[in-house]
Amino acid sequence: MLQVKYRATLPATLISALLLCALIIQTQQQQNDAAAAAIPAATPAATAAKAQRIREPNVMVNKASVETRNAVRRLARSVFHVRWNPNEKFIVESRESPAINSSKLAPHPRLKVSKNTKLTLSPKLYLCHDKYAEQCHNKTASFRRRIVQTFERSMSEALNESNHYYVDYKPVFGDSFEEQYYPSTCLVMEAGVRVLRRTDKPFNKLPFGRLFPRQKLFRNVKNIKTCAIVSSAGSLAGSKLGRFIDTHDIVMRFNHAPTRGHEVDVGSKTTIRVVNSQVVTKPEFDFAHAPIFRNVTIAAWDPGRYNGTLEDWLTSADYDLFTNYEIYRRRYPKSRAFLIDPHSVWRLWQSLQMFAGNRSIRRNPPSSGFIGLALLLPHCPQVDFVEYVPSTRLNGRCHYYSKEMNSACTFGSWHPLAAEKLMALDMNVADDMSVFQFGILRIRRPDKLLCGFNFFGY
Ligand code: NCC
Repeated sequence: MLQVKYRATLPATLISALLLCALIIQTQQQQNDAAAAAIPAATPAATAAKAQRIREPNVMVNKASVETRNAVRRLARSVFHVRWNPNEKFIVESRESPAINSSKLAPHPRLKVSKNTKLTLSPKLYLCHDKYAEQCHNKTASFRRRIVQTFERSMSEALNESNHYYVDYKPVFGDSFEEQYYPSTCLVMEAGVRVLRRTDKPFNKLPFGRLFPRQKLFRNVKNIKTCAIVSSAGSLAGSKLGRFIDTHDIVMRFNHAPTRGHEVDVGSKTTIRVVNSQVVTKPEFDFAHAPIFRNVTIAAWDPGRYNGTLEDWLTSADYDLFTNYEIYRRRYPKSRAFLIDPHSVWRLWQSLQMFAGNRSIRRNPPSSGFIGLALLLPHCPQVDFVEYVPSTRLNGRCHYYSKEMNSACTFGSWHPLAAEKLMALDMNVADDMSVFQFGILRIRRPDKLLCGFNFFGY
């Protein structure tokens, strides 16, 4: 299913030529830019009910148990090519509370205790605001180096991770010119992260598929000009970015990250929430009833197995999100609550692995943040990702809405988060001041011409 079948038939020289053209177009575009799981222990009852879901719609299973994950091996390799965009300038300028206090949740199933739970740098030393001052420019450049180094280190940490999802990805070209220089934005677009539709097989034949909304993911797509993605990072605390965030046409948030009480820093507008299957399933989040999940578009995801079919997924999701999804959809039939196609989540993982070249990334799904970016980019010409790549506000806190200190939330220990953020930096068109002092990364949807041809072949 997820075999990489593209390119093998194209002669390498032709691909090189196409990519060279793409590079030239991209360079011109940049110059023109004015501004810039845990494994739930399946009980026999749950397993039987899951199997039944394929046949009938009313399955009432509501179980989720937690096991901590182990972690994996990895070897370092190639140097990341992170572009600096000196031409870019910084462009400035709900009412909910968290369903639970996440700091009380321990241990983290998808966030193993890593060596890097403590911050090893002092971001305040690099803080400055005068972009015309040479000293500030130097500080920002040094901070950038430190952050990139930290991501690199996180990527190459020798981990003894299990391959829980049976990822058997084999790179096609490895270190080739094509793999290294094909624009990252195109790789993300071509992953085709999408929500499942009623017409998708096998859901077109299953009663469960009738639960999927008929509506599209976003209304009036043609009018969408700018989008903000608000990471849940602790460094948003005290950012005062709320007004800036609310100026965007679409505002994406994650899981149960609240706005109430944090409006000044994170804004109050929420258009869409990307939620992982833990949040849909665990009783403490009360997905089917909590006000935080009402009157917003929901895109829920669960990775399933790397090579699993959608039928397999229905019976072997990491967390059984289907039951609560069904309850939610029956309770709110007009809601826009979607399930993300798990195949597309793994295609995004492949894009990330392609970006990383011969250097292996963690064989776990990308974070909700990266999935959200890939889901949004095809619908939005310009995406501002807030405090995803950490700025000098970095404070070691996991979330802006909790006091938990854990820099693994920022630099990664289970998701391939460090690779995601290096790839996001590679896609960024904003200048270093915007990213590292103001916390705003800007990603533009690539032109179809830039991407040239469909790399994945779908
Ligand atoms: O923490 P989480 O992520 O909900 O954060 C949402 C997204 O914001 C970005 N982020 C967050 C914190 C931080 N310091 N830096 C960041 O860049 C990431 O892109 C992240 O995806 C998730 O991805 O769904 C995740 O969800 C939590 C958890 O399930 C929910 O918060 C509910 O409690 C996971 N934590 C645990 O499983 C304990 C986390 O690993 C991933």
